[in-house]
Amino acid sequence: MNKKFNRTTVTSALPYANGPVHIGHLAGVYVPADIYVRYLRLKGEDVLFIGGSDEHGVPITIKAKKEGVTPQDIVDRYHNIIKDSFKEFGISFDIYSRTSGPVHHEVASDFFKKLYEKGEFIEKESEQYYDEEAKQFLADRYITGECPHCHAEGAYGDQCEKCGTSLSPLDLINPKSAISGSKPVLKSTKHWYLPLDKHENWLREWILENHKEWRPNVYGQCKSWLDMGLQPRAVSRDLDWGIPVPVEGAEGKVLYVWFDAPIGYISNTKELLPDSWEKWWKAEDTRLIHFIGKDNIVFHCIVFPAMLKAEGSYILPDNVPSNEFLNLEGDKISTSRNWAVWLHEYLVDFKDKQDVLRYVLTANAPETKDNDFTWKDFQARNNSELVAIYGNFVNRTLVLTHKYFGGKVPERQELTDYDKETLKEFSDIKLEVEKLLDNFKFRDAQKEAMNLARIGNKYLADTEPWKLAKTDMSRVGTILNIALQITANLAIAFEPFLPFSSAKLRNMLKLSSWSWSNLGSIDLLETGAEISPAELLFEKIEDAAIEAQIKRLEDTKIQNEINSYKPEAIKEDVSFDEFMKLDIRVGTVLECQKVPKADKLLQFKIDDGMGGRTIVSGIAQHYNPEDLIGKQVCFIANFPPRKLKGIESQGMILSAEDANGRLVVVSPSDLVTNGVKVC
Ligand code: B3M
Ligand code: ZN
Repeated sequence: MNKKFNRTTVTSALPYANGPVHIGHLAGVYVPADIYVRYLRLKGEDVLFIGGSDEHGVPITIKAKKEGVTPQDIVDRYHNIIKDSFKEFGISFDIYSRTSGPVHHEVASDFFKKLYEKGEFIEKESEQYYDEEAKQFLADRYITGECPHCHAEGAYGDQCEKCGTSLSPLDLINPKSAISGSKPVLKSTKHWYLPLDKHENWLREWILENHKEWRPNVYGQCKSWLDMGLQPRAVSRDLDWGIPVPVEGAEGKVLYVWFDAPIGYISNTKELLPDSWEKWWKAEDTRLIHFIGKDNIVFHCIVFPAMLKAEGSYILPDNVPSNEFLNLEGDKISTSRNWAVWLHEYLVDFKDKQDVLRYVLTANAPETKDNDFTWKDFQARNNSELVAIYGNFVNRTLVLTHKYFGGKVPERQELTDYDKETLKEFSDIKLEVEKLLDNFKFRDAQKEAMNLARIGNKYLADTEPWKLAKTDMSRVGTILNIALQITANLAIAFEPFLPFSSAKLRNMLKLSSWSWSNLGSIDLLETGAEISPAELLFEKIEDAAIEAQIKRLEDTKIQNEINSYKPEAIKEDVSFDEFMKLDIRVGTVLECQKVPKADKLLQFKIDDGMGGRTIVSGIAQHYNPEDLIGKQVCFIANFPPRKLKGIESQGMILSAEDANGRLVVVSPSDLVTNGVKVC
């Protein structure tokens, strides 16, 4: 097990290029991968960080159809948005390419051919739904119908979104093609399958025996797949978007997106290093690590390894650190419901605050279970950790150095026992951070890095150099020298987590070279070296900024309720005579005020054309009283008067109840004479 590795290939899941990326992507995959890669680079290790967009698959074709553009248009748009977002957040890929490019098409096609020629596939005919009007086979997502479990309409061929059950298209009641709306017919079609069952034995041993160190969520998922028994999996589809199946008689068929996408890691490596890519994928002394989200576990731990093994010349992943999901304010992040914090939008509202988001997402990383992102927590972590601990320590150290030593690193005299204790604590933490990072425990590692800043803060608070300045400048010099060395250490320790702040801090300290091995040194800054004026590393985030984000999400919730509104069933019939018994009139609101001690009630004085009347109505939560004055409203005029909170109400004002429960008064669309009836 303790193999000697000389290089590490790190991949991060290729996001589908059918939408922008959000905090869930960042937290689940890209920030942890980036932390790991930056850490290895700082240690001087040979590492390659591969990323790219996944540009095939059915959802992209559906989106293109909806918008009336080509799939290529869709992926061009989102590939660029995604790529920019990653760049802005400092995700330090060595290459970020795409699966619609020529290198990938060739590599994936050759990979398939090799497996085909080696006889690693089985060919099978099966019956699948076909749309005779559109003249095409229908992907699972292109078939809708009634769910056999909850009987909701509009369930998809692969899943009912209402009750969450996984389905197969043949399960749907009254299936319909989402393309033409016609009833699909069953037609026989040929596909190639990877016989996973044939690979089961070695997969079992490789994962269950040899990789017990994988995260429990990953290991557990693999175990349950293996225990259920593996089945052959189709690696081709009847679709017109993707990589054509490179064998004769396969017209109109493309590689299944989950066959070509992981090969994208290889193609992107080849695109970057056309002459030396192979050692990153085939050498025994290369370590391969896949960073992914939990819905991709089976593909990276079972299907892709089986493909690699079947090909024969590749290494297998050494670890697959997969995260669970990040929720947003208690709800599942969802693109279709716009329940997300989009990266490109975050940067508009929180300019230059990439590290704050990186910090918070790591602090709450869903490493072992689903976790929640809340804006209040975001603010608290910024204000009471980044600003109050890390930023505060750095700022005090730099300001004091300028104040007492003209911005030059002061000389260090003999250390006291307390100094030595502080430094010892410091080097213990360094070892701890390393151990945690080596084991993919990013959340705890960052916590320990923050403890380094805590130690610094406490050191200044305990030694109080500002008090000693009157009596013992040489001791002040020693304290600030140590504090400055700790500051330089923080720039290194936080580099994997908060690269922007580390760069800023290094500039302030004029630290020209640094590496992980320097961590723990108290000779990072030379006596007499000049440092720049202190700039704030982090700023406080005010309540108003947080409230604006919360408000935006509340608005999204309301919008979603409206979008998913289904009108209530119509009540039973009434006769015309019954209706005519109701006397509905129009009047103008003359006065309107809140009823004391009643949250919901407004008291109206209405000009009803007949001398006026008072009406009490339960719409106080939906209106400011002033806004209603002067408005014409419709009211039922022949209800018997009744007392509400001691006020006699002579009628009822009519309102429409919106999908989200908001009440809106009903008014004639033009001015009419007060007192006229509504009929
Ligand atoms: N695009 C699925 C996803 O974004 C897929 C990952 C491919 S990794 C090779 O969740
Ligand atoms: Zn259902």
